[in-house]
Order: sequence, then C-alpha cells, then structure tokens
Amino acid sequence: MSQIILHHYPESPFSEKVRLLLGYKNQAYDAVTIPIIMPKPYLMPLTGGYRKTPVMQIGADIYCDSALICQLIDHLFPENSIYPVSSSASDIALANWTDTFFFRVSVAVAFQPRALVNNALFADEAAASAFMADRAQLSAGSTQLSMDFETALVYFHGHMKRLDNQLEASAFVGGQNPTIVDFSTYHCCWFIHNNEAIRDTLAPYGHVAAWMEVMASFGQGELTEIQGQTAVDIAREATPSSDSKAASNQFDGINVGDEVEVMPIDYGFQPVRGTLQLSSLEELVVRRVDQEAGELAVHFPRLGFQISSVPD
Ligand SMILES: N[C@@H](CCC(=O)N[C@@H](CS)C(=O)NCC(=O)O)C(=O)O
Repeated sequence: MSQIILHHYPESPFSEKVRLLLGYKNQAYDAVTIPIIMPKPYLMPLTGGYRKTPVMQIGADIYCDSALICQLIDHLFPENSIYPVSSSASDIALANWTDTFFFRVSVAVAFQPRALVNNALFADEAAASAFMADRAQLSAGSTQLSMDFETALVYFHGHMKRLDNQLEASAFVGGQNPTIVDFSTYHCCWFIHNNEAIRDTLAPYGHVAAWMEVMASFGQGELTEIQGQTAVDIAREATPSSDSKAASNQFDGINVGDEVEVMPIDYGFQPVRGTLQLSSLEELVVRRVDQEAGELAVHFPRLGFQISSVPD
C-alpha cells in the first residue's frame, strides 16, 4: 500500500480527530499543511472541488470527510477496532450527531467574542475579514454551521454535564475501550480546550478532563511533513483503485458509469464531478481526470453527501 497522506492544518478539529486515530493506531504518515482558507492550490487538483478539511490521500485515491477517513484507517489497521460490531450502528449514528449537531454547537462556543482575543485568525482587520469572507462562502446557502451563541452555550454545557456523569462510571464514552464516538466527542472538546481564552468553559467537568488526557496520550502517530506539490506528483504517478460496485438496492436511480456530481448535504456546496465508479450504501466513488494530478478515484461516505446525475 502507498503511504497515507493527510491534508490538514493544525487548528482543524476534524483533522485532530484523524491525527488522534492515527496515533491510537500507532501509524506513520505523510502530511501536507493546507491553507485555512481558500484558495487551496494543491488540494483542488486532488478533490476536484471538495474544500473541507481534512482529506486523506493514498496514491491516486482521495478520501473526503473524516467519517470515511476514520473507517478506512480502522479497516487498514483493524487491531483495537473502534467500530465494535455489537454497537456499530448506534456508534456511527451517535458519531454523526456529534460531528454535525454537536460540532455546530461547539463552533458557536469556539467563536464567541472572548474567544477571539489573541486569536491569530483575527490578528488584524484584513486577516479577520478574509477569514469571515471565506467562511461565508463555505456556508453559502446553508444554515447548518451557525447557531446563536447563548442557545449553543446551554446545549454545550448540557452535553458536557451528561458526558461528565457518564465518564465517572465508564473509562470511555463508548465503554471500556474507545470507539468512534470518543474520537468525535474529543475533537469538539479539543476545539474549546485548544483556545486558552475559553478553556475555563470545561473547568467544571473533571471526568471529561481526565478522559481528554487519556485520549491525548494516544499521540498523533509519526508525521512527516511533505509539500503539496509532492502529493499531487504522487497522485499523478499512481493508479487509482478500480473497485467498481453497483448498489444492490437502487434507491437513487443512479448507475455506475453515469456522469454525476457529489457534494455535502450540510455546507460546502462545491460539487465534485466525474463518472460514478462505485455506489454502495456506505460509499460513493467518483472517477475523474485532472490536468495536474492525472486519473483519480475520489471517495465519499454516503451519510452526509448527495449525488445527482449530470444530464448529457
Ligand atoms: N463532515 C466533515 C466536516 C469537515 C469540516 O467542517 N472541517 C472544517 C475544518 S475542521 C472545514 O472544512 N473548514 C473550512 C476549511 O478548512 O476550508 C468531516 O467530517 O470531515
């Protein structure tokens, strides 16, 4: 197998979830630090439009969305699986709630006015307005990323209090061993903990703090920084996987071989266009050719994405 390449940036909570899982699995990987805002000149040739962070690359196979990335990492390195079969349906449902609704709550808490003091993103007016304009573009046409701060703060403390009670009785959110729910919950807490100006939000929750320390002790694996251009070159020289599968249940009426567009259902409505290579209840794979990166297979999870046919 070619080396894993993680496209991420240090401040990204969803990247932290993936870095921590790579640490838990004790893996070495390459990483490209991508810009926090558009343009992302070495990422767009690989994804064909998908702009969220993180993205994982293995040769000419590009994996979008941390939910799919975590499943792939667990599949590649199955020891100490974080998807125990006995709870996998409820774990995946709960991780999805955490990555969507609870992440939205955490964003409102993380960007409250006092959180912006000493924040490099808001260091000067030009940096602040570039960031705000970029995030307005990210959430254009969507209501899924914003929430009133006071409303969010109550939801945040409610979930933290319940988690604290649970973690008094249980080593991990998922039970005696960490599951995907622990990794999803951790990155939302880390988003708040990572900013000194608002870290005290977590102060009442001693059991959450102790659990966070255990989670953080997994580390981030062995990361080797590479350049974005190197990642594009690696993709161009590799051959994408050719696994092809038609959905056994044709719920969407779209067939392998059709020209399609795939994009998230929540925010970041930048479609990726190509030929549908694989369609299952869990995954969509779009085959596309890029001038710089060559022939690619771009993978998406089903959950959280929509697909449409592109008329000839
Ligand atoms: N559902 C996505 C959400 C990813 C997401 O929202 N990432 C944030 C950063 S943590 C993002 O893309 N922000 C805009 C950007 O990086 O351009 C996933 O699980 O990967």
